[in-house]
Amino acid sequence: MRTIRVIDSHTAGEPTRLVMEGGPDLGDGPLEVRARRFRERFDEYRSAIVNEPRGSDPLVGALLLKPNREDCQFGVIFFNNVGYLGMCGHGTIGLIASLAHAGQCRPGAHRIDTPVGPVDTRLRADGQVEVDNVTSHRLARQVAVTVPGFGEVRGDVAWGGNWFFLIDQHGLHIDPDQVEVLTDFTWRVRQALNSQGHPQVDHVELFAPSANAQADGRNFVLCPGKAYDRSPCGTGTSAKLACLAADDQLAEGETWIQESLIGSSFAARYRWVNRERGEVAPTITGSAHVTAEALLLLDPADPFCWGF
Ligand code: PYC
Repeated sequence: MRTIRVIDSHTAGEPTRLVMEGGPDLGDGPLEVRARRFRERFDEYRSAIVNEPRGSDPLVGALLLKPNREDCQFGVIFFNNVGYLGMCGHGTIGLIASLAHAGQCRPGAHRIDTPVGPVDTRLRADGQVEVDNVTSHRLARQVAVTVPGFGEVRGDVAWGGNWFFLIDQHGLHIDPDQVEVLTDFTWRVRQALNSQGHPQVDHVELFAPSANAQADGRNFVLCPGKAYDRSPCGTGTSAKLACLAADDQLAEGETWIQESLIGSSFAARYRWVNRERGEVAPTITGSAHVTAEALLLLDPADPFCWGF
């Protein structure tokens, strides 16, 4: 029987399952090459680790690897119920918290190798984790898309380590009791976008003011496999920062508190990388809690051994 050793955590309510041992052997090379190998040759491991019956739709997997870049301490590939992520903000916070729990990292700076570039993290003495995410930018402003059943919807297309469509004007309430309505709307937006010239967008993000005076706004983020992000989404918040910076709505270094659908939050700020090109370096701060240490058992006699 195969076994996979994992540490589970949640970051602002969003779960991460870190694979410490027993994952697929992806060999050496750049993380983007190893991510391709994972997808092409070992995808059944992704399904076995995060899908039912061992996992659930919102669960993000993180395969811990040796880095390729010499200046990195760890390498990681993130994956979910339907595929692979370029970067994952909540997952990186979960990764550092889990490695600290396992005694593999101490407070201080840790550089992580990912398929979309190196990411600097700092584990603070208070347990908070700061993530300097990959350079983020807005590709297109107020793109119009025709959504069957809803009409014309406008939003920004932006990169924050994954591709997002960010919508401010939607007329919906971002409330936990509206999850089905929000999921239906954002799923239709995504389908329309993908067939109307934006095939790369796989996350849709809605914004509304927050009732919490400490927060600058609340979001709802639909992930590629139709689960919504319980956290404020680190890469989605990075995409938001790129849009705020481009619109002169948030100054370099100023803090933006992004609240999630469930009321958890990340603190975010940026510095300009290239103002003319609208490129920003976002920093996302949040915390994660370890929820389990486990050995996944892959029994060949189990008809659902590789997940469904
Ligand atoms: O925090 O970047 C994030 C993220 C992406 C998908 C789920 N969480």
